[in-house]
Amino acid sequence: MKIISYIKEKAGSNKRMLAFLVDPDKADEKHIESLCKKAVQAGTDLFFVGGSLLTGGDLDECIQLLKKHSKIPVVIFPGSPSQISKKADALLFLSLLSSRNPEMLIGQQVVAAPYLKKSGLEVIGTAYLLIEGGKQTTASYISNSNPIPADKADIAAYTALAGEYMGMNLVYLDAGSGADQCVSSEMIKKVKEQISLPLIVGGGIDSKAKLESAYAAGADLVVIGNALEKDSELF
Ligand code: 1GP
Repeated sequence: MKIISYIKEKAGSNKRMLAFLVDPDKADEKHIESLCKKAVQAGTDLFFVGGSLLTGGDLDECIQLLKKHSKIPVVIFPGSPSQISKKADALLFLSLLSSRNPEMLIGQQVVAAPYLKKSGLEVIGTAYLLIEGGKQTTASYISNSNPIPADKADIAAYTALAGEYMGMNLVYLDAGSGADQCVSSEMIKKVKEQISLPLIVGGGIDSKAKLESAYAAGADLVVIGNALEKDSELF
């Protein structure tokens, strides 16, 4: 089954989904093995792999290890066109719609397109919105773009709707990895009201309360990255 069909089916029947974000820079086998155990216990639907800045980690190897230790599908969440691997199941083809930086809106995507075609990967067009999360994140710095202000839910909602009208398949609201404040319930609700696409939410979700309120506000799929390293209460 295609990943997008899986996500649409679950979102359509109001089933909550969870994704673990794995950093290829931390891909030693012991670590990946324990992440896989945690993921299976937590009923994780997907692994997301990638990052705004990789510092030597091997994407192929990371995906191979995830595949060796679990059956959970692996989706690339790329920070740049160099993050493509045939070993994954799919790739989120992100356009950073919160930015006004043409490189992040379409430039990098053109560079990646021929490699994606060759890879045979399932490519999932995704409206990607960075939301201000209390401090500057690697994603906003590296993408040279301003995130949408945290209290401007309407801007987020109509940016997401514009992404839907452009034919994208998913909307991803991201406060950025390690954000001090995750995307507010008010913003999640407003975005959800405007779109009919499945909604992904991530960034700074590090407690059960934040996870629950993201789902309650309308997130279909929540992404957890940093908290995987520390908090066990969450799962
Ligand atoms: C970032 O949404 C992800 O792109 C996850 O963020 O690492 O803060 O959980 P965290």
